[in-house]
Amino acid sequence: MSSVNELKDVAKQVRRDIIRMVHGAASGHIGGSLSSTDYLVALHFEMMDHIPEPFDMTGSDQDVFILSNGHISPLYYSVLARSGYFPVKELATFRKIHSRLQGHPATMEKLPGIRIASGSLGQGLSVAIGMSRAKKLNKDDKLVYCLMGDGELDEGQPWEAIAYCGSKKVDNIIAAVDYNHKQIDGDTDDVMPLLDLKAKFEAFGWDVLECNGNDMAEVVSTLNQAKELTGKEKPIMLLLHTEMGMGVDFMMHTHKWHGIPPNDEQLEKALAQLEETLGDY
Ligand SMILES: Cc1ncc(C[n+]2csc(CCOP(=O)(O)OP(=O)(O)O)c2C)c(N)n1
Ligand SMILES: [Mg+2]
Repeated sequence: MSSVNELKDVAKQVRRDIIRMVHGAASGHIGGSLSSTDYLVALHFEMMDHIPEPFDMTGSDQDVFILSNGHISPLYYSVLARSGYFPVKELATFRKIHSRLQGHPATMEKLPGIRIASGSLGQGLSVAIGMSRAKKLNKDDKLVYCLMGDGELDEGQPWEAIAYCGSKKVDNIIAAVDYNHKQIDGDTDDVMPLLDLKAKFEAFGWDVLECNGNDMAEVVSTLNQAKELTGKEKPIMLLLHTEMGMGVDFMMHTHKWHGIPPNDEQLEKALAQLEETLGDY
C-alpha cells in the first residue's frame, strides 16, 4: 500500500520522464500522457494486483491493463519501467531506431508489459472484453482495466464493445475515459460533441463513476469504489475529468500539445515545474 503522497511523488517523476522522453526523441504525445498520469500511476502503484517480473503475456491470475489510446506511450512506458517491468534507463531509447519503445506500443518488440499493439484508436476495449471472457472461462477472478481517450470515442468500434459489455453483463472490466475535452485538432465539443457521456454509458447498461482524474486521492478512492462494484453483472466506467497537459502551465488549456515536442527552452521551463522525486533516467 502506498500513501497518496508517495503516489503523487511517482506521478511527478513520471511527468518529468514524459517531457524528457518526447524532447529526447523530438516527437511524441505529451498532452494526453500528462492528463492520464495520475490514473495510470494509481493503477500500477496501488490498485492492480500485477506481476511485473517475470512478465507473463497471458496475464493469468493477475489484473491486466489495456491501453487503447496507444499514442500516450511515453506515460505508459514510464509507468511500466518505474513499476519494474524493464530498466528505467531504457526510457532514453524512446522512439529511437531498434528501440523496444516505439512511438506506439507493439508486441513484436517484446517489451515486458505490452500485451497488445495500440495506436490505431478504437480497439482496446474489444481486446479487454476478450481477456475478461478468458478470465471467466479460466475461473480467474482478477480484473481487466482499460483506458480510452475521449476523442477516441468518435470511432465506431468502442461503441460496439460498449454495447456488448452492457448487454452481456461483463462485470470484470473497469474501463475509463480520459475526459480531457481535447483531441488532436481541437476541443471535442468542436470536433464532435460527446454530449451527455454519463447518460450514454448508462443507457448501454454500465455503472458510471466520475472523479477529478488529476486528484490522486480522488482517483484512488474512485478506483476502490469501482472495484467494489465488480462482480455484480454490470460493467464499470470511470469518467476521469482531466486537463490535457496537466502539470505544466503552458501546456494546459489547449490541444496544441497533443503531439508536439518541446524545444530546449520549453523543456527547461517545463522541468522547472516538475520536481525530480525518484531520480531522472
Ligand atoms: C484509427 C485512428 N484514427 C486516427 C488516429 C490519429 N489520432 C491519433 S491521436 C488522435 C486524437 C485522439 O483524441 P483523444 O483520444 O482525445 O486523445 P488526446 O488528444 O486527449 O490525447 C487521433 C485522431 C489514430 N491514431 N487512429
Ligand atoms: Mg482527449
